[in-house]
Amino acid sequence: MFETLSAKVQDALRFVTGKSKITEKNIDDAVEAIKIALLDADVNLRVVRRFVNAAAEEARGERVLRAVDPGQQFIKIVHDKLAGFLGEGEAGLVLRGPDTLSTILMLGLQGSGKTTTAAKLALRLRKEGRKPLLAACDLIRPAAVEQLAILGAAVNIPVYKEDGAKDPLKVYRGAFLWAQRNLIDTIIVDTTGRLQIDEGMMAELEALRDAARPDERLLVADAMTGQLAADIAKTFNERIGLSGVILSKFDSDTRGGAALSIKTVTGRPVKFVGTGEKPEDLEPFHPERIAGRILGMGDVVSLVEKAQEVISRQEALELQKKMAKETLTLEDWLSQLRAMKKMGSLQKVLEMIPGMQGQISEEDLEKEDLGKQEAILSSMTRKERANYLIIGPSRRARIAKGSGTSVAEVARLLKQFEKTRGMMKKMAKSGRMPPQLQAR
Ligand SMILES: Nc1nc2c(ncn2[C@@H]2O[C@H](COP(=O)(O)OP(=O)(O)OP(=O)(O)O)[C@@H](O)[C@H]2O)c(=O)[nH]1
Ligand SMILES: [Mg+2]
Repeated sequence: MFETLSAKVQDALRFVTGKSKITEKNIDDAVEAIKIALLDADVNLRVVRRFVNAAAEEARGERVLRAVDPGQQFIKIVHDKLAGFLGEGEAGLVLRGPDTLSTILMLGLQGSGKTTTAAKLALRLRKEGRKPLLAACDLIRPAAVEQLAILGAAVNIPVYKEDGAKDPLKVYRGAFLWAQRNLIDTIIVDTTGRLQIDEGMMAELEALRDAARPDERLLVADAMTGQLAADIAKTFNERIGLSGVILSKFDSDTRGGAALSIKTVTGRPVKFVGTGEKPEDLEPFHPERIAGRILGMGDVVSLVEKAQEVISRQEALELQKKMAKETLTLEDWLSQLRAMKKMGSLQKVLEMIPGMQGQISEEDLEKEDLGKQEAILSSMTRKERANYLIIGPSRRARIAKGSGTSVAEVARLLKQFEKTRGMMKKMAKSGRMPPQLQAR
């Protein structure tokens, strides 16, 4: 999996590696080559466009780190963007506690791997200490029930089936009652697949969904079908509402388009990948690791991460000097705020602001309207931001008007700033500095 894509992406990066300086042209060349590699890997065109634009834009806007060469920095950007397109971290199953019955609905086209994956999931859940039951609700394909029974027996997981049944809803209800009587905590429902999406199948699945109200609605999609898998996922998501996707046949020599497209096309994460025909061949999907595998440059990525930490530390040190000299201004406040918004992770920024750890919880900050604060600060003049003491009533009124807020809100921000400034001053004096700022 990904070998060809990986080779091509690595080849594309030669436009930027080993150079002491990279130009717009270098970035454009690299981005263009990556674009072609992704299209060859059968990634959805819209996804490719979004990816390359995002990577190129960030590369141009990025501040140059002194500790690494620009090519390495660019690789890190491509890595992070790739990981972002693959998903946000590992997305596991969301099930209810073992004292309440959870249900997983398996969905997918014919031959995508639903039945096999149902058994794989059951095995996995049992290893995690749960008590799963497989429910045979594919009543259309001949021998489907028998296939599930055999798979269940092979891994010693109970299978609920009703011989000669015609109505999947009735079988589901029977499975539910059986599960309650037998201390089962998770029902995995195998369903009928069709050659292509048709009304009959969707109606049947909707009825099952409404009856079972499943905690997980998992589409099993064949990774070999490339970006078609993403289109199928999109349709299922619109009709049934997916909680995630499992890409089967990930072990086959596919080009990777499905994995790279699904999250962006559907907004739903890939939760697992099937890596073979055996019951144990199911693995969680790790966006970071896969991005790393495609780029094949793990050490470069961690090198740049380290360099970025150093930069943050330098910034923090500068800030600390200012605090000690009591020169922290609203200008600094504004740039912190912007950094916060840009980075998206408040925790990360908090770690950079000296003395702030543990002072404000992430929850508190989440409640603050950063956009509003930024509007207020931007409506001040440079002079005002340099010295907040000059901001009297008439200035406050002007700032409120300019930022579309109220005088009370402007006053609150100023008060908050004053408080923080005082707190920081005290910390700087008492020498209670966060560990990353202590002299080394
Ligand atoms: N190599 C490989 N084969 C797989 C994987 N998952 C499923 N298969 C194979 O794909 C074929 C179809 O799998 P099934 O589980 O029967 O698919 P299904 O979606 O239940 O099919 P229908 O019930 O006919 O709709 C079987 O031969 C499986 O062994 C996988 O991750 N890797
Ligand atoms: Mg099946």
